[in-house]
Amino acid sequence: MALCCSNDYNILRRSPTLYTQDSAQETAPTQIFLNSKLFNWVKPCTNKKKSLHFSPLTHRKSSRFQCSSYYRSSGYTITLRKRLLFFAMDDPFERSISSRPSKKALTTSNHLQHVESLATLPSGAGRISKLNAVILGESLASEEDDLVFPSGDFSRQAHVPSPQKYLDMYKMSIEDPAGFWSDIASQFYWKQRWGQPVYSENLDIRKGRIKIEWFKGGMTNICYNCLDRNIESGNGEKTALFWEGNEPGDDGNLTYNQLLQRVCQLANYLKDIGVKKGDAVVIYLPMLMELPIAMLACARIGAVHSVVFAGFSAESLAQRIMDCKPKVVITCNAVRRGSKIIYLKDIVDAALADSAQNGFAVDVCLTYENCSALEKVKTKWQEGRDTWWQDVVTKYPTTCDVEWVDAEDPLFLLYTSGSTGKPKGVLHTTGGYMVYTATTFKYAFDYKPSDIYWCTADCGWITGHSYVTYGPLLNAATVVVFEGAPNYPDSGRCWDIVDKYKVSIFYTAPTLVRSLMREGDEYVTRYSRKSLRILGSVGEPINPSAWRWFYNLVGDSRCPISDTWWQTETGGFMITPLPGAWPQKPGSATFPFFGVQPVIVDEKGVEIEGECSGYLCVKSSWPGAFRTLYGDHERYETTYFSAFPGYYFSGDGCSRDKDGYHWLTGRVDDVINVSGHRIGTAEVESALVSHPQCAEAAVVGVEHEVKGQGIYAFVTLVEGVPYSEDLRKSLVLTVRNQIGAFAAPDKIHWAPGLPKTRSGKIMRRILRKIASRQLDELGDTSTLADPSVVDQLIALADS
Ligand code: 6R9
Repeated sequence: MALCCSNDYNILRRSPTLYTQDSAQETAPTQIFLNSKLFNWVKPCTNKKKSLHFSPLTHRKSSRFQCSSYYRSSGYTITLRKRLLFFAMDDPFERSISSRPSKKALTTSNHLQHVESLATLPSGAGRISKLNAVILGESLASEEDDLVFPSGDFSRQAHVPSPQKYLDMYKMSIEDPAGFWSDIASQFYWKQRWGQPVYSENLDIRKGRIKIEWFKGGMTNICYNCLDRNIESGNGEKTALFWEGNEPGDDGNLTYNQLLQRVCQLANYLKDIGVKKGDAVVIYLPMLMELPIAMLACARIGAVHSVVFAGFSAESLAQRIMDCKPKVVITCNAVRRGSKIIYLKDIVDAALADSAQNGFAVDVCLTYENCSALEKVKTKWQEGRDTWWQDVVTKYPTTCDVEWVDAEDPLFLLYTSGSTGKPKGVLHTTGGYMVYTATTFKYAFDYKPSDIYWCTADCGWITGHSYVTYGPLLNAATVVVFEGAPNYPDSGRCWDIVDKYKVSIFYTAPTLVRSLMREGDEYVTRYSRKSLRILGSVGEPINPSAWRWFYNLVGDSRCPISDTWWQTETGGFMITPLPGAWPQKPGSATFPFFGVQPVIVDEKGVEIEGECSGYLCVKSSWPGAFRTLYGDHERYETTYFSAFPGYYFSGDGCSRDKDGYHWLTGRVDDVINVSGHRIGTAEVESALVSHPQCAEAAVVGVEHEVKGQGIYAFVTLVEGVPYSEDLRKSLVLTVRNQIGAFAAPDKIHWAPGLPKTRSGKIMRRILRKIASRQLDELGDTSTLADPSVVDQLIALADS
């Protein structure tokens, strides 16, 4: 049975043919839903194959996939989803009836049932509820033929054209990591080659301090490798950055030569004001070209940048400033995002005042004038501390010597949320990160020098570090940097940009896919998108219907999707499709990248083989791994290496199907993933309880159609304070002000009390069930100090 490749079969453009054994076509439905599209039943086919034809009618708003059940209820026996995606070439009729695989009951193993009570796991870790994971209410594919193949043409030109080639390379990377990574590292410029051993590690807390080192003794510079090295090899006049402003028509670009000059000017300025190797620099900028410029300038002089996403509030920024104590903060006066103006400098002013009050004063605030958003004269200013970028930086020479640093010298700090209210300063070093981001970029996106690459992530997150800035530039790629919002001026903006710059690799997040999907197909089909050849997804599991919409509509069933699983901590992709090698399963991140050994363990830390579900850990180090949490190595060890000694614990649940495909099932700790952004429940709770009328708060994640997860807060008010709409708004505002708008709770649920054990621990499991209205699955509530609390909460659920 040959399956035709997806290229030959585009369900959205042609009328797909559905084969069925049932001859009673008069009972057939007149319409079916497929991949969020409504299809019209056109006519029964009279040929021997007994086909039904469907044609697209209109789009549907909901992202749920319903066609299987609809169809079954109409008396047909086959699964449309599979038939339509995997059009069988020879005898589909026979196959559709007789060989439908029985869906194996994938049950949770018993020993995962009581995980919540285990003290060794991070607080909040719960049992992984279903092996055959559900993403946004959609069951994932795991049946044998739910595979999407790359076309033959695509595979032939790919760096890794076949499963066999992948296996050969993977085997090499595991059997001889030192040799495998040394060969790749040799392609970069090293002022001095690394020593022996190539790497040294201890990931086993029982054997002492956790340590990861790669290429130690090697002297290099990542900025040099991103810019000077590429210029020397003839890419000086190649476009490094295309910049697309918030307003269509507002744009710019820099060649590699020009980018180097800009970086050198800023590097010289930073040196001049006393920034030295090892000093921290906080960058609080929107997606202007100055953001990657600032990162590269720090790297050039060995300073450690800490980019703070410019959606964080003044308090969050102050917290980060006080933790890493930068010599300088780099920002801009304001930015336009969509139709809004955000006054960034005001936020920085408040953060710097807060930090100064708490004992740490920043000497210099370098401010870029973003005149499309706000004029200089209208910007609030503190003489002596604040300096306009355009006034000083442009006066410096356009060349700047490189500070050669050890491979293990720090490159950057990036704060990320954890299980407590205090964010963790994830620290990455230079050499391993450089080699790893460059290599993962090249293979996972099958990068070729002619590609135009656009990643919609902001440099304030790890994706913007590894796959807007370093990974692509290390490959001499042309990168699109977009300042604006994907729905401004309308929901077609992304595809407008794709056509404008002839983007060939488009990397984004499922939340964006889902939000655009709701707006209708016309915003997509209005544009050609013919330059696209690869799509990418990151940040959270991509639910199968969003995957299919992305694949079928945006990519015209032509572009493989690299669903890349990784984390701030991992530096680069860990589990990812190599687009020319493997058939894909919608919703699965597929297989490990070279050098990565993912293992799934049970609650006792025992590796589970084969088809299974459990906690996702990694055995052995990889070059891009983070080396510590800034200033808190102990927290690094307890958070990531203590729950399952011998492994790095990711905090994610994962299933592996019988074909070895990995299915990420979401966080198992107290971290919520909202639109791909990690937010600690403790952070939101501490913001809520800072409100004078809030006595206690408990926050859980709840399924959200667009954001993946939404924030659901149970709030107990101070005695005597009545519930009111104004108070609800004021609580939400408190969170916006303390963390940022992206962390605002979607729902405030009034709670006269919270379900607690006798020892005072909040039973989040029960709160999660109430939040998702799974009231018949509350489980045993008898161990609660006061079981009647549960009834009170249910009674107040929709008030
Ligand atoms: C890169 C990034 C990490 C968490 C991670 C996981 C989730 C990221 C995913 C994914 C399923 C994917 N996650 N990519 N889950 N499939 N392709 O997002 O880093 O912000 O640190 O978040 O995001 O839960 O643990 P970060």
